[in-house]
Amino acid sequence: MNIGIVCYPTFGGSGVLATELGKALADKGHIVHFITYQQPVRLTGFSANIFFHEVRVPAYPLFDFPPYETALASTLVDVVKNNNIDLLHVHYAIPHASAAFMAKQILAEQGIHVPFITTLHGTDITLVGKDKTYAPVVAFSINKSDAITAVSDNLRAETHTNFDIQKEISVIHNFVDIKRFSKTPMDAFKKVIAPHGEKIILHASNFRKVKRIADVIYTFNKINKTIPSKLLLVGDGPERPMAEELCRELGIFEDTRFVGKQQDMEDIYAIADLFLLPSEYESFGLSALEAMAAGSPVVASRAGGIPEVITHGVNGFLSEIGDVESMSRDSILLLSNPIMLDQFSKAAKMQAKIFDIENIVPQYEALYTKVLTNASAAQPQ
Ligand code: GMT
Repeated sequence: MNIGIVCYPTFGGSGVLATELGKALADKGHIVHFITYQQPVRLTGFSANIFFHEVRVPAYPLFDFPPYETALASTLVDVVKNNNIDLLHVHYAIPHASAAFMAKQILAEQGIHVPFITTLHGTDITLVGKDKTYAPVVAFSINKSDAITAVSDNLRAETHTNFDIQKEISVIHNFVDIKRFSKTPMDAFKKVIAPHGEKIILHASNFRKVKRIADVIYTFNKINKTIPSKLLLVGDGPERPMAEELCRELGIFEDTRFVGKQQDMEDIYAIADLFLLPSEYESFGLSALEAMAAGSPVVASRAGGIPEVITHGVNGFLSEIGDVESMSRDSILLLSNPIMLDQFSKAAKMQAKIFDIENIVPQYEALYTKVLTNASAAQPQ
């Protein structure tokens, strides 16, 4: 198949997942065209089956807000026409679904029929999308999609709660490439972070409010009082200055390391003993899954789709949102008990296998085939 993928090119979960999906599809022989405003961060290396088309948004003094959606829709028209694209798969509803709908309409006027699939990722529904400013366009363009997927049962339910969606929403969970994330820890790297064999506690995110970074730090502060440990913080975003300040206030700055945005996440996950994810909401929690694939149990909040990934008391622990007491108690329990930590680590790897790339990518391929069959049946012969 000739597939056009639209996503955010950044470190956010939706962009990461879309890029990994495109790479996996290319490995399976499909031709994949990424269409976005810059090269996706996880799109490294060369593949003969992968193409990248940049959406350019020309500056003009009249525009306080350059019209990205219009530029994207026009680029989609161009890419579909010139590359025989069979279908478009857009990740994150805003503004990708409405741009795809616009492109589809323009192309139909020219006798070219291209279906589009919208994958909902989380905040496009739960936070940004339901805002009155966007909601009518989001609901309309989701309903106009030829197929809709959500990354968890929870997100499907949230979508039905927030919008009047008349179409079936298929759940296709996030996935991880188990082979890639089963790495042996690099001793030298581990030594840099934890020179005296301290336990390494990891958090990785885009440091937005929804991630509750302060809870990561308060939890670590309590762990650190009992267990020699280091906190490794990966990523960047609006909450980072607050997080650094809080670490200084609590006197734990020396035991924390902010490493910013990182490419080689598999090397980082490999050295972690425990992953913290105390988010206000996660549609799924891709970072938790990647950590589990590398053998880290996860201490997380019982929010959104997280319980679909983590089984409490088996491969991690779940607490109510904001319950730092309980999260630190569970972390200390695990980290101070080597047998239990090892059991949880093995169970985390087992759980991650359910979401292995080899099990999930075929679900997308099956959906593509169904959409293309329906689309061709709908065309007059
Ligand atoms: O985690 C983020 O804040 C980024 C966000 C995105 O849309 O880029 O991630 C969302 O999509 C991921 C991939 O499907 C999910 O694993 C994350 O749970 C989800 N984030 C939220 O729902 C907050």
